[in-house]
Amino acid sequence: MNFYVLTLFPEMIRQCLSASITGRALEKGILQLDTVDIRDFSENKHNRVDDYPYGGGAGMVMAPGPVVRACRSIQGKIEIESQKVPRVIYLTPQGKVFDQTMAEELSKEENLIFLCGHYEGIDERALEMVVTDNVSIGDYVLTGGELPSMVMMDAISRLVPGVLNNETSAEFETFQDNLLEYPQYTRPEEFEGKKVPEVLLSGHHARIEDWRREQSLKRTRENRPDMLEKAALTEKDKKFLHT
Ligand code: 6GU
Repeated sequence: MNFYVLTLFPEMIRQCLSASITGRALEKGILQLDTVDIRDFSENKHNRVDDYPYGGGAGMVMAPGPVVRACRSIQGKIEIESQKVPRVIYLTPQGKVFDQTMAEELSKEENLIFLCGHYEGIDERALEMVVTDNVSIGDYVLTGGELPSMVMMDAISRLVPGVLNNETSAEFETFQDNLLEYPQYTRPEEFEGKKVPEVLLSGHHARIEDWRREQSLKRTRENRPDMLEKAALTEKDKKFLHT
């Protein structure tokens, strides 16, 4: 999987993805990251990339020229090797909300281009010319698209074969069956007076499985009742929830 990020803050992206699991995948070559500084495509003598909005109003708008040129520089590089036109994802609170289903779909792409805006956004004509997908990561407003792009790359990366090892395999994760995960414990058996639930020490696998399922159901009901409506519930699950 090749990630390309168009941004005014390339070092922010590099630093973040070079740590931990994504960092190892980059070293192994399973992932590839190319950051492009949009400012390098300014033709202004002061390297300015923003300007006042037509029609007035607060803040500045990113001019179309540098954005379109930066994007084309990447598309040109990719199209030499791949026959498929890469998707260009614009991070914006006005986009479709990112979720696990979208992460799974995007993890099948060979190349992904992320376009990070700043200030009050990017000139609409540039967006019309280069963007294929508008994506938001949730209902709150951030200062720019960098963090959202990193959230997306992290979620997508762990679905790319070879990025996770077998023990942390993406098959066994939150949202399996549309339920939240059960709580986990490790040694010591007692920590500052708090004990590990007895059932987990019992060695009784069927009882452990039932307990974990009940914990998942309780958590989902408490924190995400909306998910419970879509969950694949057994008769036993329903009986538990009704008691
Ligand atoms: Cl993608 N961008 C910004 N600026 N804020 C956001 C967002 C994106 N998603 C949620 N809030």
